Parts: sequence; structure tokens; C-alpha cells
Amino acid sequence: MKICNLLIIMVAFLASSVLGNYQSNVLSPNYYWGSCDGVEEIVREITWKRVAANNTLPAKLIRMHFHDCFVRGCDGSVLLDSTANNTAEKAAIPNLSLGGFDVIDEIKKALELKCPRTVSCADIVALAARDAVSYQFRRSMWEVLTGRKDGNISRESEVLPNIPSPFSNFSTLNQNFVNKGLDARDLVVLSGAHTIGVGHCNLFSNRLYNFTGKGDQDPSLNRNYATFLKRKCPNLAATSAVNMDPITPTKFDTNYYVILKRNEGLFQSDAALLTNTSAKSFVNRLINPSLFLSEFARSMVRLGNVGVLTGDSGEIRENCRVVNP
Ligand code: HEM
Ligand SMILES: *[C@@H]1O[C@H](CO)[C@@H](O)[C@H](O)[C@H]1NC(C)=O
Ligand SMILES: *[C@@H]1O[C@H](CO)[C@@H](O)[C@H](O)[C@H]1NC(C)=O
Ligand SMILES: *[C@@H]1O[C@H](CO)[C@@H](O)[C@H](O)[C@H]1NC(C)=O
Ligand SMILES: *[C@@H]1O[C@H](CO)[C@@H](O)[C@H](O)[C@H]1NC(C)=O
Ligand SMILES: *[C@@H]1O[C@H](CO)[C@@H](O)[C@H](O)[C@H]1NC(C)=O
Ligand SMILES: *[C@@H]1O[C@H](CO)[C@@H](O)[C@H](O)[C@H]1NC(C)=O
Ligand SMILES: CC(=O)N[C@H]1CO[C@H](CO)[C@@H](O)[C@@H]1O
Repeated sequence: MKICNLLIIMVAFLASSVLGNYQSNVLSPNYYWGSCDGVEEIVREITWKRVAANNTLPAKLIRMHFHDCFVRGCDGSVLLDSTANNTAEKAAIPNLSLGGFDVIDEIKKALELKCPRTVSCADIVALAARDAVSYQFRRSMWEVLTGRKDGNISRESEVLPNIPSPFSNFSTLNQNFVNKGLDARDLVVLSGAHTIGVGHCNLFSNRLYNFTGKGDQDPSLNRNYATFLKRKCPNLAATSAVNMDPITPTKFDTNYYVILKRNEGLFQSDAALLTNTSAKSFVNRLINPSLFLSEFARSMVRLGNVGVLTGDSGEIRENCRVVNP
């Protein structure tokens, strides 16, 4: 009986993994086996080399992947440059301070030399985001399934309606995530990426100087921290950048949740996570590093699946910045 069950499971597993290669809307592990062996090693090598020389890149690259996935799915559309006829996603206001595009170009160049027109730009972004964050741990922190194809459309006008705003409340943020097939748990966990990187004054200075239009401060912001932020952003017009996690700004850890609980989340969208009872209790639990890392890994796989193009529904761009001629 036991052996019989085992056989059924094995047959089912083999069938599903064989079918998996032909299923058109599903990503797979080791998609490039046989067509571009070593692709993950090449991406990791270049990403680690670049991150070793510039510790702002992990934040740039993981945010790039997030913005790619939330506009038209993870299809590399965030990488396309504007053309004479089209203003691309890159030109939209929330993209201020997107960066790391040169890292993607360097990886793409190496992969085109090794296996021309085989590895999509969308997969490169997903892998580079993982590897950039993983560098400090010297091991891969989540699995990246591959097989994404690249889209050929990138529109500035699609960014604002899809990318969550730092001024949004919990229910709006939750709706932004639900619209992508994600949930409130993903929202709380993925916001933990704000443990690295910076935010610009204009995206939170209303909380310091004019929260309700009466020259007031956001009462949900820690007062001492507000004083600190006011030194960094002396007025409503200031444009400098502030670390989102003031404790360990370049370390991927759970200090985002530590500062959040002290009411030191930088954006209203960060503070909003404390306004929903179940989200707040999840915040409390995510301070545990091993829980955070496993939850983050799970949610990144879910993020990387959003709206992917597979099979014949996209292309493998030759140059990540332009659609194939
Ligand atoms: C929940 C909704 C989210 C909102 C409202 C939001 C908003 C923002 C804003 C306004 C900035 C600062 C941009 C700037 O001033 O230049 C930022 C930065 C950042 N975000 Fe988010 N974000 C969200 C979710 C995410 C997710 C899901 C990730 C990744 C998994 C992410 C990763 C980052 C990183 C790493 C930075 C720092 C970028 C840098 O240092 O250049 N964010 N986010
Ligand atoms: C831009 O649009 C014009 C007119 O619609 C067309 O002739 C031209 O080929 C387009 N250029 C590009 C780069 O797509
Ligand atoms: C590090 O990378 C960022 C993002 O691409 C870039 O703006 C910055 O100039 C780089 N810093 C150095 C020292 O190269
Ligand atoms: C959240 O913000 C939206 C959009 O501004 C608004 O319609 C909604 O009433 C707000 N929800 C709560 C609970 O404040
Ligand atoms: C604060 O907001 C109010 C209402 O939006 C506006 O009239 C006022 O000019 C703002 N104050 C400053 C200093 O910008
Ligand atoms: C918290 O958020 C969840 C998910 O959006 C929602 O189902 C629940 O009603 C919210 N709870 C409260 C108290 O707002
Ligand atoms: C864009 O992609 C779609 C779907 O793959 C394809 O039908 C269309 O011909 C492409 N358009 C251009 C201009 O490449
Ligand atoms: C990387 C990139 O293209 N950033 C653009 C984001 O939007 C601003 C303002 O529209 C542009 O000036 C940046 O070049």
C-alpha cells in the first residue's frame, strides 16, 4: 500500500514536471537548463561584483523588480527607454531614483555573448534582485523561477495607477496588492524591503510640516524622530534623501519592523501597516529574523509570478532598453 502510494506520487510528480516545461503560463526552476547552462552563476557573479563595489545597488535592484512586476507584470517593461513616439514607465514620477539599469545592461551583454536571444530581460531583473539582496548572506535567499518573456509595451501613464503611493492608507495599499493577486500578508512582508535604501524628503515632508494643511505634524509619527527628519528635510521643498532604516540602512534585516513599531516608519504607507489589527500583529511577529526571511522568500516568489508572459506571449529582447526590431 505504501509503495503503491509512493509510485502514484512519483508518477504524478514526473508528469507534472514534464508537463510543466510545456505549460505556457507557468514559470519553472532551471528553465534555462540545456539552452543556457550557467545563467544563474553569470547573473550572480556580475551582480555580486557590482554590489561589492556599490552597496546602494541591492535597494535599486529589488525596487526595480517590484516596479517591473506591478506594471504589466514582470515583463521587463520597466527597462524600456522612451522613444520618439512613446514615453516609457521610466519617465513616470514614482520612478524618480530608480537605478541599477547599467547592471542589467552588463548582465544582458554577457548573456547575449554566451547564448544569444535566450535569456529574457524580465528574468535577469528577477535574478539580479535576488542576488543583490543575497550578497550580504553569500547565499541565495529565495528561489527565482524563470521562463518569463519580455513585453514590448512600456507606458508612463500606467505607472501611477499601479505603483502603490507612499501617501496611501492601509485599505488602498491592500487593494493595490489584491489587484496583482497578492494579499495583505504579502504587503506587510514585502514592505520589509524598506529595511534598505532611501526615501526622498518630498515623499514624506507633509508629515513633518503640513499634515492636514494646518502647518501640523502627523500625530502617528514619533515626535523625536520627526525632529531628526526635520533636520534632514528643512522645509517642504527639500529634496534630499533619508535612509528608510536609520539603524542599519544597507543591511537586509528586520529593523524595518523595529523602527515601524517605534512609529518611525518613513512614509504614511509604512505607518499604515500599524492601522490594521491583523497587519499589526504580523508586524510584531516579523521582527523574528528567521520568520521574516522565510516569509520574504515566499512573497518574492509570489511577486515574481505577477502577470508574467510565457511561451509565445512575449519576446526575448536583444537589448533590454528597446523592443526587438
Ligand atoms: C507597499 C507599498 C510600497 C510603497 C508605497 C513604496 C514606496 C516607496 C517609496 C516612495 C520609495 C522612495 C522612493 C524615493 O524617494 O526615491 C521607496 C523606496 C524603496 N522601495 Fe518601496 N514601496 C512599496 C513597496 C515596496 C516593495 C514591495 C519593495 C520590494 C520588495 C520595495 C522596495 C523599496 C526599496 C528597496 C526602496 C529604496 C530604493 C533606493 O534606495 O533607491 N518597496 N518605496
Ligand atoms: C513613430 O510614429 C510615426 C507615425 O505614427 C511612425 O511613422 C514612426 O515609424 C514611429 N517611430 C517609431 C520609432 O516607432
Ligand atoms: C552606485 O549606484 C547608484 C545607482 O545606480 C549610482 O547612482 C551611484 O552613482 C553609484 N555609486 C558609485 C560610487 O558608483
Ligand atoms: C483610504 O484612502 C482612500 C483613498 O484616498 C479613501 O477613499 C478611503 O476612505 C480611505 N480609507 C480609510 C479607512 O481611511
Ligand atoms: C499647507 O497646506 C495648505 C492646504 O493645502 C496650503 O494652503 C498651505 O499653503 C500649505 N503650507 C505650506 C507652507 O506649503
Ligand atoms: C485588515 O485587513 C484585512 C485584509 O485587508 C481585512 O480583511 C480586515 O478586515 C482588516 N481589519 C481591520 C480591523 O480593518
Ligand atoms: C508586441 O508583442 C505582441 C505580443 O507578443 C505582438 O503580437 C506584437 O506584434 C508586438 N508588437 C511589436 C511592435 O513588436
Ligand atoms: C531612471 C529614469 O528614467 N528616471 C526618470 C524618472 O522620472 C524623472 C522625472 O520624470 C526623469 O527625470 C528621470 O530621468
